[in-house]
Parts: sequence; C-alpha cells; structure tokens
Amino acid sequence: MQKQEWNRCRARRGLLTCAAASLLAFGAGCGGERTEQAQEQPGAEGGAVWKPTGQEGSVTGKINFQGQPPKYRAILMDADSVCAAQHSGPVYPDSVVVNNNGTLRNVFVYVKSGLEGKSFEVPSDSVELDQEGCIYKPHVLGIQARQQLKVVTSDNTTHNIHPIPKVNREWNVSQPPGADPIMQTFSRPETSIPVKCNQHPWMRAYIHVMGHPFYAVSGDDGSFKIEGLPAGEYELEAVHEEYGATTQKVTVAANQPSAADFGFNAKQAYGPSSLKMMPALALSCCAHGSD
Ligand SMILES: [Cu+2]
Repeated sequence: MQKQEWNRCRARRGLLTCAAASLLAFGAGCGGERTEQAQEQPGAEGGAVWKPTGQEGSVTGKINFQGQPPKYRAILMDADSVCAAQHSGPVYPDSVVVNNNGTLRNVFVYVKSGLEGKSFEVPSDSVELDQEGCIYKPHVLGIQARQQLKVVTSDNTTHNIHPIPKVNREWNVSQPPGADPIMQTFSRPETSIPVKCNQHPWMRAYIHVMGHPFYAVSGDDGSFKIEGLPAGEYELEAVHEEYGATTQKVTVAANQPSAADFGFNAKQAYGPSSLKMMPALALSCCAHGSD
C-alpha cells in the first residue's frame, strides 16, 4: 500500500482496518510470486520431486465385511426414459456392495501419513469418469491434485456433473449427448468429494484427491494393491462412503510386499475420514487459477 493510499485509508477507515488491508495486499503479492515459482518448479512446495529407485515395496490386502448390508430398493429411472431403456433388469445403488467372498467393494485405501517431506510428480495422463446407463463409472476414483479428470458420457441424455468439495473449488457443468469430454482438476488433497448429477438424483460418485500416487480402490474381489512405495512406516486409511474410515500402521521394506487387511462391520460406528493437509502434500493455494 502506497503512503498516499495509506493516509486516505486511515482517514476513512481507521488504523486497524487499514493495517489488515495492507497485510492482505502484501500476502496477495507474495502469492503471485509463489505461483510463478510453483509453475517453473513443480516440486518446490515440498522439496525435490521424489523419484523411484527400483527398491520400492508394496502393500496388498482385502476389505473384510461383517454384518448385514442395507437392503436397497431398485432405482426408479422412470423420470428419464433414456436411462431406463438402457437397463434390462433392476439397478441397485452401489453404495454398499458386498462381494460374493464377503468383502466390501469401492473402499478407497490410501497412505495417510509417512510421506512427509516428499513431493510427487503430477501424472500427465487423465483419470476418466464415465456416465453409462445414467450411472457413474467408476463409482469411486482416486486422482492426484492437479491431475486432469476427464468426464465422458456414453448416454443419449444430458447429464450435469456437480462435485461438492469442502476445500476445493466447486463446479457444475452440463454435458449433452455427444459433447466433448469435460476436463477439470482439483488443487488440494481432499477425501470423499461427492459427485452428483442435477438431472438424475440417483447418480452418485466419490472422488478422492491425493497429494501422492499411493492409493487404490477395492474391487469385485475386495482386494487392493498399492505399489511403488518407498520403504518406510506408514499409516493407511480405508474409507467407505457409508461406514466411514479406519486406519492401521504398516511397515514397508525395500523390494518386499507387505500385507494389510481391513475390516468393516455394519454394526460398528466409524469416524469420518480426516485427511490432514501435510505441508509436503499441501499444494500452493494459488498455483491453479482461482481456487
Ligand atoms: Cu445424469
């Protein structure tokens, strides 16, 4: 803030208000510089960008399930005949899906802590979210902060993709039949971002934004695998949209597979996921436009 401007401000708004405004203006200036640095040097926020050495280990496991899953009614798609016509039988919500072997599908497992001080390259390939038969595919996906999300549609009806994040920028974009893919990014790590479609209220997906590439989603056999982890001690978290989150510690040795099974019980209360924005994994606030 220039001297003249400062005097004008003090006369009109008082000393404290002007001091706060001045600090904010200074902060904004610094943010601008940091943006340029971050663009030139992607790893600047958390030190050098981590590179694999070929000595990495892995973690595999499965998500066991106990108890009674909710009994769902078939989704009523009559409101849009295009959606209904694409299914020959009843379609059920894919919130709680118990596999034939008693395991739970669509659980997101990720490294919650143990990677402090490392920063990671943003993959150049995109992660795809399709809309097929008025259902999101996949139902749960992981993506790195700043990596491109590519939303495509296979349906002959208009969808409306509307993620509702808490710490990222909210967006809401329509996609008519045959439209180009919608390309979007999320700037900050955040678990469990619900995605809805304003046209079809039953459509729901969950996006988990990570500051690193170490995550997986349990599949139709309830298993998951996180590969390429540097040797170390980690805390893993398993997150399910209905049951919540549970954590456990795991040690990964160089060139070795480790095992970590999780369990969810329908009768037990679990807390919500609580991804902390670790300094090394938190990305610059202003590196990508307005969010
Ligand atoms: Cu839709």
